[in-house]
Amino acid sequence: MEENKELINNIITKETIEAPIQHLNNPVTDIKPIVKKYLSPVQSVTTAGNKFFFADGDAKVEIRVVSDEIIRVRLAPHGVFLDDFSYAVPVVDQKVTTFKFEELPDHYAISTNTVTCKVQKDDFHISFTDNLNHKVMSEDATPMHWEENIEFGGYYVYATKKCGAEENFYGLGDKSGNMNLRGRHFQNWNTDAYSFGWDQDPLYRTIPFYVGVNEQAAYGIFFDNTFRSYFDFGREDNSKTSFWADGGELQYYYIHGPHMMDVVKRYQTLTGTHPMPPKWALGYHQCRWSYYPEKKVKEIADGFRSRNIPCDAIYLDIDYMDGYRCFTWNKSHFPDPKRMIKELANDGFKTVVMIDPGIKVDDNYWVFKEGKENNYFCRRSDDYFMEGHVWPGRCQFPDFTNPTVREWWGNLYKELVDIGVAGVWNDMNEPAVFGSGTFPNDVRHNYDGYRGSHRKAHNVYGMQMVRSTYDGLKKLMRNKRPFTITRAGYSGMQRYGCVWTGDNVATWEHLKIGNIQCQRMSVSGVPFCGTDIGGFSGEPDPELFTRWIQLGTFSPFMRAHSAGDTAEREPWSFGEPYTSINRTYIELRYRLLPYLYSVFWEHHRYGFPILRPLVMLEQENISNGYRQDEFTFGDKILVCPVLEQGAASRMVYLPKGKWYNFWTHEILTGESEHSIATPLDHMPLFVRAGSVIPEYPVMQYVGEKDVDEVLLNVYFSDYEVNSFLFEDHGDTFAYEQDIYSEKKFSVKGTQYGLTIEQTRSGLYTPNYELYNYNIVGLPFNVNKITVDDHEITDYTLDERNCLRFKSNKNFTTIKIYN
Ligand code: MIG
Repeated sequence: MEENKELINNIITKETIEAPIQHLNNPVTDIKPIVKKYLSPVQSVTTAGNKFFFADGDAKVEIRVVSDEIIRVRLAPHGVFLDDFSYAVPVVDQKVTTFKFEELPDHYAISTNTVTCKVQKDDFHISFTDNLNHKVMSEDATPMHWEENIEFGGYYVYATKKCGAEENFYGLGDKSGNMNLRGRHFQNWNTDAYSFGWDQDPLYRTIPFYVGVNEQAAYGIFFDNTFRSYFDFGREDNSKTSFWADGGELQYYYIHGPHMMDVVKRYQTLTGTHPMPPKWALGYHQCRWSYYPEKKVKEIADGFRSRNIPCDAIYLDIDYMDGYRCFTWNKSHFPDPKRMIKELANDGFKTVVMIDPGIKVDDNYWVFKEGKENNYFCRRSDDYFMEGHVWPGRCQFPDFTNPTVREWWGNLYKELVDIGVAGVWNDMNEPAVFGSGTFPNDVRHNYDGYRGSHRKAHNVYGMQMVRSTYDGLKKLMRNKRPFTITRAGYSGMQRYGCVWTGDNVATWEHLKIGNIQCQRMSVSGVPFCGTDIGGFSGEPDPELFTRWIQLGTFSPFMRAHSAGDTAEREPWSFGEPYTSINRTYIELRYRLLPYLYSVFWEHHRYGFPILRPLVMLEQENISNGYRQDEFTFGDKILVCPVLEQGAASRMVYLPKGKWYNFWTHEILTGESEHSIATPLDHMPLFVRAGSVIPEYPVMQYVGEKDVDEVLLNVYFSDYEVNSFLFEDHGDTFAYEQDIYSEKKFSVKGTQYGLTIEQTRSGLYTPNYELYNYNIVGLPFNVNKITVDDHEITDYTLDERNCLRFKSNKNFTTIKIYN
């Protein structure tokens, strides 16, 4: 206690001399003491609309009401705020119903209708309280503080919050260890992390956003700072959570819950959602480093079709280029790419090609020449060009933080688009440089006119590259939906493309890492994510590959990929029974496409994540705080991947409610654990009672055949459940003009009957006429069925005792009677 008092005294005298802080990768070499400065008592306050400014005589803090549930905090150590510009948050202010400001004896209070932000007068502690139950959701443990950065200017900036004894933490996007971040320390600095391992940090992407769940209530903090940043979740001090950065502004958004789902959805209102992908992008993708020459590519494509294994996309990795020069072709491997791409397209394959940021220094290469003439490449502080070695040899690198450069780069895709390339894959954009790892700190960037060194631009470089790719493709494809993938990124990257988790390894541990990683990306606002199925480096045994295909069936992005020095890795590479099982799961993916596509819409339109970990479904159940294997795919299908070699069974936790075993139709009751058999062809899957799961017929690729009826799997329930089906053109932006069809199904049963109601909205009409019903789990014998009061006599019970019949797709009410 005495010690604490002393600390507080120090804080309010503003200057504390402490031992030097070791900044990871930025070791402090001279041992001079570092002076940390803390906010001292509040002296004045001014208000301007939704902004409130508090000053301690020198430093200033801005508190801004962004929405009813989001409040932003900024610190200016000497009263001057930095430019209010963010790549993550294009528009700060949202709709606010009402807010008020009050001065009380010991604090100021800014309240919206849901949350109150208090600023304590004597110590400048900032806190956020839930108006309903007066619970403090987040509270400073020390005032915000900073340290001058002599070498680069600006400040190291710090925030330290109290951490509840039982509080758990989730999010931060691209981390490879356990889902719960409690007790750990992290840093964000986009890194090419070939063959990364469990808990290796940092990795490829920076998402400085976390969700805290304390006493069953959730809130979020988004620390919108692009510099190298750090998070400590009760590791250094069990009672404190801190975040800090090597530069930039101490600026964060407090995002109110109380449900984790609310927090994530609100985070997405700040940073955006993923645009609707072209429907084919939700199919199965086959990749390798590299398929070449053309003959090999064709052989792989034929391999799928001749074995009836569905596949939508085939990838060309760097070897398709001429000496790794982006936007060129190796004409001896690919003499006529346009013809090849056309032939692949005729066979239902989309071609996706890789484009890297490193441009070969070569005066006979048009891309280099254009970049050089227009001054598009990054330069060092003394004006030398930023040069480094990557695949093409000596390279220079476009400054993607310059809007003019982004526009130029976007247009470079013209020829690829003209010859029919359907998607682009941006790799190495951390940026990665051989030897040194990445650019040195002194490289300068345009930063959309706000200027900065690589310290500030590093973590957004990849995101701005894929942004330029996405925008360029969108323009060139005349408003067809582009398909883009990026390896590196920053918060908001989801607006421009999907991600794969980088260079993983063919081990069981990596299957576990990937499972958690995709869920974590999902709760961190990046919904369209997948791993290299099978593991990039190393050799998976057949069982591991099959288990990975099974998990991959439920990854939003489903792609197998492997490094060139590994054995061939297609779904048929391991022989039987593996080929057949792999085929069954890839077919399942295609059957579920209308479901997944509808889930994607719920993400795009409403901000729901695609994968939802158990803790997000039931944060109030304490034991879910550490459960991390299982997740739902959308809100209806619970996926319990098999992650152990030779596992004959696994324990499965089912959340509240009733669940159908997808394979056996057995009904199990939730809020309990069950042991489920896991023979190789069987990954435990459960469907929520009351769900309507739409299915398309299996196709070898999206659009292979016209859908002439949609199968609706209806799972009986004695409580009401709603399901959605979203359909549209599948490849245009017409949905932005409301040209889509959104159907809602409500299912409600009793011991004597089942009612299914449908409501329809939107301006699009799908081509098929019929629904084909598969009603699972009826607890009574069927005596009568009516569709909008007309009796249907043509029905059967199939061998699994499911009720089968058909009706026109435009029904309003179906009744099934005992
Ligand atoms: O230095 O393009 O993560 O997916 O196959 C390696 C070759 C460069 C790294 C990517 C990987 C890709 C590989 N690339």
